[in-house]
Amino acid sequence: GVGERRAKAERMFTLMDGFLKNDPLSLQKDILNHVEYTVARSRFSFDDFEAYQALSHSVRDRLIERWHDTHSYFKRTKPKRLYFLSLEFLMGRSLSNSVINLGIQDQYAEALSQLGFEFEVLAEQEGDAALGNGGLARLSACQMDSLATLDYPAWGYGLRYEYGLFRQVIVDGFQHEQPDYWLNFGNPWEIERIHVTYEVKFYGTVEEIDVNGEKHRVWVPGESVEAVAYDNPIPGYGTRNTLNLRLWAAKPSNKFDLEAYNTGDYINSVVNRQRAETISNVLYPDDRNHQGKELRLKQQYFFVSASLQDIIRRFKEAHNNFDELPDKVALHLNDTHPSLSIAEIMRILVDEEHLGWNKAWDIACEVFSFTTHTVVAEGLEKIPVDLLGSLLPRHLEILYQINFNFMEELKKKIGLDYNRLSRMSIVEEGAVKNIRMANLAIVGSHIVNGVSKLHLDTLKMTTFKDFYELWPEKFQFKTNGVTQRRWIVVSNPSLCALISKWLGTEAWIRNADLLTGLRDHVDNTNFHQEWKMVKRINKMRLAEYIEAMSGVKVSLDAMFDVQVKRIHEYKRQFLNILGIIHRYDCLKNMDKNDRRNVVPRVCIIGGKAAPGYEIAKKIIKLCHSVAEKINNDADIGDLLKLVFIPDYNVSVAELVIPGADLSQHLSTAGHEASGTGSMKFLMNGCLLLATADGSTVEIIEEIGSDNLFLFGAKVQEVAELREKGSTLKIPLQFARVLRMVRDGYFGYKEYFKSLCDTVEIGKDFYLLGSDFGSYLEAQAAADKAFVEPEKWIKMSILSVAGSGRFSSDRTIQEYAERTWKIVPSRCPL
Ligand code: H2P
Repeated sequence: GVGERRAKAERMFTLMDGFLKNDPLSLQKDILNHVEYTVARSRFSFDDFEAYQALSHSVRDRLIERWHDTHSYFKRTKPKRLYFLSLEFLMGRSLSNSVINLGIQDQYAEALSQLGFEFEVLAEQEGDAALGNGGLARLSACQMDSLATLDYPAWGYGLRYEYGLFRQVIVDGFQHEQPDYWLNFGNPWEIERIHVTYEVKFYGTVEEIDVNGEKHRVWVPGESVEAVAYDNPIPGYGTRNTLNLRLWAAKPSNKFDLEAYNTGDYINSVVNRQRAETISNVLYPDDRNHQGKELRLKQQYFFVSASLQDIIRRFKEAHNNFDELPDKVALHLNDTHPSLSIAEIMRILVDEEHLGWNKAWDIACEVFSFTTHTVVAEGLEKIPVDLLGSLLPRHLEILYQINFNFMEELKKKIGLDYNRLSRMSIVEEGAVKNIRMANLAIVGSHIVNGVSKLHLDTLKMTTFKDFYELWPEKFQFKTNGVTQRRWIVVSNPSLCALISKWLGTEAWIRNADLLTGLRDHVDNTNFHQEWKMVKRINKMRLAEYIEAMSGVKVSLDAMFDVQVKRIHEYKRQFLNILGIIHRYDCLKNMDKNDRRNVVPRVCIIGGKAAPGYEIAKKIIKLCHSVAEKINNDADIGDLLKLVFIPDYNVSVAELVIPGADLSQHLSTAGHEASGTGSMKFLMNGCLLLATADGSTVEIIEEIGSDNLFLFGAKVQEVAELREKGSTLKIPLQFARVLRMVRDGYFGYKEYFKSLCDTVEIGKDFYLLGSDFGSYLEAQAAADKAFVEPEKWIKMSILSVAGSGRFSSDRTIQEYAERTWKIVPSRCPL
């Protein structure tokens, strides 16, 4: 009865000792208790890894407290919620980020040091959660941090891959891929919810049934697996709000296979069931082009189905009418990967909830929004109709119906322009019939976003031109951003302290616009001295890492010049390497006296190539071959070094970015949708050498073209240059360095041939040859600026001062106000 429940609640309340305490002594007790009772080691004897585990559990306890409070607050106040659907999240490490966001970093450091441990050393024990490929996935992680910090009522949904992005191992200069079984050592940051499970169904047939005298088509699935939730708390900074990132893992289901058991083949049926788990096993490397892979499609639907069941259940617990759905729920499609959600929600609303088609469709269009991260049409996802029809027969019918209605509506607007109709159709006709996922996402969403201004302009003029002309009001851009909590506060503590000192406040950690205040001190020589020291400290860290990893000793006086990102032809790491060869060649041909004026460089390249991407792998090998030649040339000494940093990931980035003087962003104009690496370097006072591509255009607006080194063809020139083909003017130096590679100067002559072919006159799609001249000029300008330390430091300060606009807080606020229509909901203390 009520009385009994109240008595129980009162008892609980008195038993509760208030919130966990954060003074060093309480933290020590907690850590030791976790050593003893969670890790099950003796508190008198445990190593660094065990200390890390215990420490993480004590941090996690604090996260859980806030997590509970936040979610009961949301439950009570029922704000409109955002559900961020993404198949990739690159979270990296959680420990430092968590204690900083919780605001108890100093207390933990003190607590540990009294126990004889160093926080930083324990933090190094943590492995990366690498559940994503590159920019898109790290963006999702930054955006979760901003959603939590800005108090937005949001949830993230993703997949709990057991194998994250492969580990890159370099053998003899070649990339090898090794599985990243990241859960081997446990993952203290997740909470397994064995009770939050949903059945996800596949295959089967569609049957017609009678509901109150009406014919209804329903899906009779043939197979099912169970989705189990793993919750990962995402703490905001300077707020109690702690959001949830719910990742799904596949487990065998107990339903559907009774028959197999009854046939008596027990062992085989158990073994068969294990196949269910493979659905969430492995992350597909490279974020595009998995066309025709059944497992990939299964992953997508598994993700969509589990997430939507969870979302609809939560909605129904609080509201009783689907008319309210658009006022209470925003569903965001992070790229096309989760866009089957549109068909799934129609199936739920029409087949299960028995809403009329039109009403359901209006609701769907209002709840969904979509962001695309790609530029070119070839990069867009397609799913073969045959595959979809066999795995999800009812969804295929729904997709056909959506497309039929869309085509009819379109005909009314544009008439019988069959070319345009066929371009816009969700179903692509041809030898293989496909579902175009981007077209589906555009048709089913009320807002379509690009990730930079230039990106949206490009989409409007090319890839999505037809759609833009039909629905101009649907198209928006939200320039990407990165979180200053991770990319300055966590990864560059010295810079963080310096900024707070000179701004006289830490408020910039929640409001990055305040960084403009640094402009007031841009001429102050004391500030310059301290700025220089900070860079030096970070270069030292990086130099130590480079030596430990590659044996190459580098000089701290050299310019640290970095290009780190996925290896891709359009990102033009090859251009960088050819530039390095040119530099080496010049040095070799230079008078010894002239060498004294040369700025020493440490060139650093890092990034993974998709396992099946041959040319990208050759670029990695070339980098190693060139490095071997240069680094072993005693005559060159410290004037030039080249190092490849293997297995680039979030935690490596945290080390590399603060230590860079110069960073390179070389994509052929019009190919990088946004770029987010550049923003992290900008925040760390590293100067950019870049093309006017993606978000760099906006960086220029913010810091002025004098404060970075620009080069290369502009977007509007690219098409014309390509047309010129073999009549294009290519600088002699380009032909010369390319010849060196072709002639086997760096060995592996045969192997590098096909790589060289990609940039031969007439075939040079990414325009390395025609951009080479201006690339070298920009490099020379960087050298010139570097020998004027005053000037360099000012440029560096102005870079950080202008980086506020590239905080993911700004991005998220724009999404919240213009797309999702959600408002902050701050959990009280
Ligand atoms: C991608 C785009 C970038 C963009 C990022 C996030 C797919 O990441 O190419 O231009 O900034 O998404 O929107 P990347 O190539 O860095 O892996």
